[in-house]
Amino acid sequence: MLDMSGTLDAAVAAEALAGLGRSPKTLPAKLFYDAKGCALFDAITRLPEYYPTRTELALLHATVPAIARRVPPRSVLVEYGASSEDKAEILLEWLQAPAAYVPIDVAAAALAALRRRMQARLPVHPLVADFLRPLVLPREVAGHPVFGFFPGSTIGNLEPDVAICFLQQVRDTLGAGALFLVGVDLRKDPAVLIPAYDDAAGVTAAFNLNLLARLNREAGAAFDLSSFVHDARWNEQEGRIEMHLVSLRAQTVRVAGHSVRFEAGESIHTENSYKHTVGGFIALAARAGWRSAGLWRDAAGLFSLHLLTT
Ligand code: AVJ
Repeated sequence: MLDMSGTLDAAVAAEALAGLGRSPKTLPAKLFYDAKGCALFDAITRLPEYYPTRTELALLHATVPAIARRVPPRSVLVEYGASSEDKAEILLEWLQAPAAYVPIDVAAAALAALRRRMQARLPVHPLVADFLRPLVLPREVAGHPVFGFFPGSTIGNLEPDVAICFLQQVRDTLGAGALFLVGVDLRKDPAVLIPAYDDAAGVTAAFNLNLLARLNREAGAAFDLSSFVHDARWNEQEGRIEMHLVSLRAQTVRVAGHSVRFEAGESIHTENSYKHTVGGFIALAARAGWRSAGLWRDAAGLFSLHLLTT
């Protein structure tokens, strides 16, 4: 995703510093995913408390025959945020003669490895790009029906207005008549949500604190990791889980040549994870020009797969 080899990309470092200068303080969520952060996220997906990954996978396995029946033969599968092919493989197994796979991600190395693994099976045309920016499909896939895929409830990381903007851009990229399958985590009891983002083993806390460790490693920062604690909060008003790092004491921290002042109890807001209702997500998608063409949920109503069409 970013340069994993030592020094933070200057633009990302500037973004981090700007966030720490704001009130309330923030850090960009894309900072999470260095090599250490990716390994920690992987561990999160296997935690007993973190239901989204396993629930989405089980739902996908259970519903893929029904989903695949809705997708025209010779379609191109376009996946947003595809650092691995595990979820796409479930779809590719059932799609009728898929014409090509277009994984989109900022992680060039991961996409190159993915292409090497998959190219014997079908043509793979990776797009190394930030999917929040407007993009154009590779010309090799022109003329085929298009089936977009955005799993993982990554959409939950986006503020509603950014999500609408993103969904509009996807509509422009995929074109009229396209299908788009989106994995969306659902609103539920905070007693289930909070532990999913504050697990007993402390893996999510380590994932969150890795932001500061990373700034220490890669941006010349001097955070004392023992004086910040992980905090997961349910914001009922906004319908989102928020992750924060709370300063246990008043302190001044040097970051890339600047001094950042913290009051005791002051937090850095590091991530939002919106939990949509089914109706709320369909309304959001409608504002971006999509209509609902299918909806699947697990029996407990934890997670949803939305099939959208233009
Ligand atoms: C990868 C964005 C879907 O919001 O659940 C997991 C990231 N953060 N635990 C999520 C995450 C803390 C995850 N997403």
